[in-house]
Amino acid sequence: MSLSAIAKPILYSYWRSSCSWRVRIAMNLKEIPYDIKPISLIKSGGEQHCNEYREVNPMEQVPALQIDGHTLIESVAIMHYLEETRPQRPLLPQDVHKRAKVREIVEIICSGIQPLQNLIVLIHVGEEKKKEWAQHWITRGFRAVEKALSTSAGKYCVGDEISMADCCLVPQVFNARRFHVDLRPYPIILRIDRELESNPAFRAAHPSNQPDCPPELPNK
Ligand SMILES: N[C@@H](CCC(=O)N[C@@H](CS)C(=O)NCC(=O)O)C(=O)O
Repeated sequence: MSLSAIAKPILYSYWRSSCSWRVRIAMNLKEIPYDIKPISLIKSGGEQHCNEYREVNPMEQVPALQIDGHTLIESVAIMHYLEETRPQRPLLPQDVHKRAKVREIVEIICSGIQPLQNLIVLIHVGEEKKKEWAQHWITRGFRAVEKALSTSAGKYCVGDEISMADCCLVPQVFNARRFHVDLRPYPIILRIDRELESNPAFRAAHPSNQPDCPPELPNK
């Protein structure tokens, strides 16, 4: 086995990136030790755009994960890789219908919400309109997530076991709050977010607990 295959995984991450946060939660839940390599999405116009990082992730986004001698990109694909190679503490239910529900919620958030309020899109939309834009798409998506949860949720998004859907939901709620989305119409989303707030894997993955979180931030 090559040295790179047994090296500690390296996660290219930005403290406030919801996509990096999904992977941090999954790694923590599965108790996989890893090092963080911070990529600032704002310093010098964004380190994600520099030549060196483009070699790691040609999409010029975080996260990227170096693991088992491979470099992986795309947070959902990474979570599936972790699930398949490290089945301890499963992030997908055994039941096929429940699995479909997990994937459905993951898809709504990761395809239907986050990409529309991502930094590069908001820059394109412009400073003046960006808050309203982000609120519109998050609200639209959360309506669908809340509806899905009305039949799937137990203690967590799907039943009583934490799944990939929870790894995606919590960071998206943080984004919603950042853009001052009114969350009162989504009581199930709020309940699950509160439930997971104190979970150690989720706490350790929180932006305020990241090495690149600016020290002047409140609650740091
Ligand atoms: N589909 C990708 C999306 C990654 C993504 O959008 N990352 C954001 C941070 S959450 C980013 O790096 N944005 C940089 C930019 O927009 O320039 C994934 O799930 O990993």
